[in-house]
Amino acid sequence: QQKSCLLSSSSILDIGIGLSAEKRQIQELALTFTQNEVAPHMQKWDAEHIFPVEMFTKTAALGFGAIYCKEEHGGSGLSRLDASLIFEAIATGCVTSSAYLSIHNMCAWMIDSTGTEEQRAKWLPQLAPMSRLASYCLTEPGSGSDAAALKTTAKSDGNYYVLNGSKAFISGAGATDLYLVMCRTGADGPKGISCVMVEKDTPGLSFGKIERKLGWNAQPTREVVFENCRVPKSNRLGPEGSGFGLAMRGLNGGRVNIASCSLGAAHASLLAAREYMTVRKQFGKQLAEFQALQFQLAEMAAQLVSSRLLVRQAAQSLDSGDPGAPAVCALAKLHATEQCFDVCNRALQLFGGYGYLLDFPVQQYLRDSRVNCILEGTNQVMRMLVARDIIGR
Ligand code: FAD
Ligand code: 2MC
Repeated sequence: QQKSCLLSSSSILDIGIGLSAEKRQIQELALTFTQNEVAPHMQKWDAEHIFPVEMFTKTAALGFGAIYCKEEHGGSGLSRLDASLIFEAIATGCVTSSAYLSIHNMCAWMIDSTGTEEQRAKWLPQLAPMSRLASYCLTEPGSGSDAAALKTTAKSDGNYYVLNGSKAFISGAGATDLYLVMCRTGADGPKGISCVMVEKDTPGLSFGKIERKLGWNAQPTREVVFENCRVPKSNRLGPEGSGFGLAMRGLNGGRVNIASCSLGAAHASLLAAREYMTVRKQFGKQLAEFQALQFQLAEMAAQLVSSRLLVRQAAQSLDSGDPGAPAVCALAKLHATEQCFDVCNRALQLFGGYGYLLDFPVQQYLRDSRVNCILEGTNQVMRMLVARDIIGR
């Protein structure tokens, strides 16, 4: 296997900046895998809308299917920082696939951290090898940012819940096997919400059309519909009424992971622009000789590296159980997704007209990382969380 060319000779752009030798090894494993199994296919997966299930099984063989789950039932027992390094590395080769992988990992962690022994023993041995895939279902057509206003109901009927309602924008929907559904088992507001696992073949569960999107074409996004869908109460994760808190705890890690995907997009785009600037000549000189463009590179590096350090800090705040972690994760997501999108956009500009052509990959990094400012909580919601932490409310 060829070693990854994404390990840069520049110390500023060293993707492993500040990491221990052990962490660098994990990172190099993920980068090498990406170079061989992910990056060569990213344009095809995008153009042909392929959800690369086989690639996911291969990542799982490296331990990337349940990265921060305990080892007891097949998890890898690694840290949030390790997970961030892995998602960043895989995103250098395909942002969309890495992002789905991160959602699957978030679901696996929700089961591992909250499930009963029976639930963990049933699901983790299937989710860790990615022989079965998971989706996270919070958003509804009428409730996105105001997630606690969700209306999908789960009415008690003996040992079952009967689910009615619909979820919007669900990543992987229709192609995945297990749906972690936030639904209302009690009164209005966050305390009336529970998290229930629904298996794909359950009668009463169906899917909307595949949404047409600007990016993230290598994974399906669909509505998930429940019509008198009967689910055993034993599929509930945690006590009744605890689902909103669980959904939010899952998203703290999710936000770090999505921000990590943006790092990968910006890293790959910046290296591509640097390379192009040494090849392309105008006015009898390499682009790299124009100081205005050199300054662009320096500014892009500042955006990328500050984002990288903040994302790693947020991952470590989760690892250390810091009570302030939710706000730090929100800050990292806000900063990294916006700065890294701008890095991709500047890289595209440095390619001139060629940057706009589908044959060159920078436009795909740009399209695939744009949505990271919207999902897993919009960056307005991230500003809300950061401001609440600053003001103390
Ligand atoms: P709205 O909440 O309607 O917001 C519209 C605009 O108003 C936004 O700019 C928002 O920031 C702003 N806004 C809203 N309230 C405020 C306020 N109080 N102050 C300031 N500004 C505000 N969801 C899932 O549950 N699971 C998934 O797997 C999933 N995958 C997704 C995949 C894709 C490709 C996309 C596009 C979305 C996905 N989502 C998923 C949904 C995503 O999380 C929501 O789109 C997002 O949370 C925003 O909700 P909304 O679209 O309803 O926007
Ligand atoms: N971590 C831990 N707990 C949290 C939390 C977080 N990040 N955010 C909220 N909570 C808790 C909060 O502490 C409170 O608990 P308690 O009552 O015990 O004190 C409870 O949840 C309710 O929170 P709020 O009182 O802050 O509720 P409010 O309705 O005012 O705001 C808000 C909640 C806006 C922060 C939440 O609705 C939110 O995060 N919205 C964005 C929705 C979102 O992120 N969707 C992503 C969907 S998934 C996706 O896009 C994918 C691609 C997978």
